[in-house]
Order: sequence, then C-alpha cells, then structure tokens
Amino acid sequence: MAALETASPAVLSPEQLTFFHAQGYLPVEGIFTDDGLQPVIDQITAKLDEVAGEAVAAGRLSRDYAELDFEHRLAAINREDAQVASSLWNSRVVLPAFFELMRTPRLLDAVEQLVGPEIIASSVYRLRPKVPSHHQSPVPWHQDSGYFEPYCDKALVLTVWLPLVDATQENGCLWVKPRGHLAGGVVTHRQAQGQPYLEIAPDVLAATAGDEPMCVPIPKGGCLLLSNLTPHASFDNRSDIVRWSMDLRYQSADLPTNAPISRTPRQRDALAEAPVACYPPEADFLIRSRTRPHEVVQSAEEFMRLRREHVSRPVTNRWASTWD
Ligand SMILES: O=C(O)CCC(=O)C(=O)O
Repeated sequence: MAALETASPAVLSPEQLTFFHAQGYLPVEGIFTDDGLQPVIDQITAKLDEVAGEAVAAGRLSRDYAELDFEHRLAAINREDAQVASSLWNSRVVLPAFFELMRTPRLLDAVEQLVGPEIIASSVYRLRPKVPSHHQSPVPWHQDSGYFEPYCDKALVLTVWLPLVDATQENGCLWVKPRGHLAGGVVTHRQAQGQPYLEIAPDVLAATAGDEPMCVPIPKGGCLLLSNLTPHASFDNRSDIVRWSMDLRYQSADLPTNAPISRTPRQRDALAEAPVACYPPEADFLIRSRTRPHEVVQSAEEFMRLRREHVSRPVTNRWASTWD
C-alpha cells in the first residue's frame, strides 16, 4: 500500500498567495522567532569580534567597540574604518547558523507553497550589514533575474529577505515596484557606476509595467517575499543603527541546479539545453524533498563544505559588465 503523503502545513493564506502572484511581493510577519534568529546574531557578533580585532591589530581601528549592542557596534566601527563592514558584506561570510535559518520549518512550509515540495536552497544567500553612510549600503533598482542565467528568467526563484532588526524607511527597508514582475521578463540592466551592482536605469524603470515604487517596512521576525522579476532597491540608511539583514533564495529542483541531486532520465532530458545552474558561481543544495529525502543536506558542516569546495563557474554575461 502506498504511504499516505502528509501535506506540509499552509503558512500563507489563499489571499496572501493571490497577493504575491498579482503584486510580485509579499510582506509576511512572524516567520522567525527570536530564538531562531539569535544564533545567527551570535555568530555574526563572533565574526565581528574577529574582523574588528584584526582592524585594531592593523592600526585601522582604535578599539573594537565590543561594549555596543548588535545594532550600534558596526555603525561606530564604520565611522573609523569602512573596511570592516565591507568584509562582512554579501557572500564573504558563510556561518553555520545560516543553515538552520535557511531550513526554519515555518519558512520552508511557506516556500513550499510557492516553489513546490522539492526545494533547492539557491547559492545566492547574502548577509547585508547596511551601515549608515557606507558606500556599499544603497542597492540600485534591479530584478534578481538580472544576475541569473537567462534560461531561468521565466521560473520562480523566490527571494526571502529578512531583517535581523526592525527594517524601517529610515534605516533602509526594501523598496519594490508592485506588479513590476508583470513586465514580461527581465528589463535591460547595466553595471552601476563605481559599485559592484547591476542597475535598471531610471528611464527603463519608469517605462516598466507596474505601480509607483513603495517602501516595505518589515519587523524583525518577518520577511519580504519577492519574485525574481520584481524590481526592488534599497537606499541610504539615515538612522544611527545598522540595518542587518539576510536574503535567501529558493527554487524548485526541476530547474537547473548544481546541487548534487539525482534525476530521472525524463528530468535530465528536460534540462538537456539548460545551464548548469540558475546561478553557477556558488553552490546550491537540496533543503527539502519527498522524492529524494536521503539527498537533503542535514548538517551545517555539510552545508559549509559544499560552499567551500564548490568550483565556481561564470554566469552568462548578458549586460557586458566588467567586474569579473
Ligand atoms: O538588502 C538590501 O538592501 C538589498 C537586497 C537586495 O537587493 C536583494 O536581496 O536582492
């Protein structure tokens, strides 16, 4: 007798799902508990101890500001040395606590409602310490698919953007262009001047389908879900605290992926023309599965190993950017 499949609990209501598909974004409260976020904050703090200690030893920083709390410490450090924040930005930091965060059951239940039950954690997960007055803090308008392989433009690669402090308009919450994902694909991007980012030029953004851009504040414990075609940006942090956040991404295992998963001959044929992954530079992994349960990554050590040992491959350079 076939085993009865137990459905994962529905976290998103039918109204929330309709909103996401119609608007291209969805703010969701109460996905993460303080207990779930604290190990991430503790490990970031330990990493900050390390890099601040190095900056003090190198004479770039007068002291490590360890007496200040998570929200204020890096802001104070940054007033003396911008390199510390830069060293924590983006994919440079991979911590074991990220793994448990990425597989938070309530989050994966919500993700499953959007990408299906065979879930790949995309390689593109980022830590973002958005420090007041730091040159890397503003992120220009873009669609995440601008960075991915064109082959994956039409599929959903879901972004889960989550703040580790309350994200407000003052400290630099994300701005979205509602319904901009209905433009029909990826609009033209260009390399932003003097920044390691792609951007949609103002005239292209204005001509793109959708409504007036709006800021989406998210309280700690919540997240903002975005489609890979939804234009979004974030601007200066005008507060005196650091807007710490992470962005995680998930996709179906039916899409191209460099995660070491098995495929049926039919699945392989369907991907015969596909690139090696939607984002080949970094390592994807299987995070939830009913059909390949033994291939799901189960430990932070394995997650760290995949990241460390991955052989980077370039992504198609469709915007003629020159930073590679
Ligand atoms: O966190 C930010 O300020 C920008 C995040 C972003 O653009 C993204 O997750 O794609």
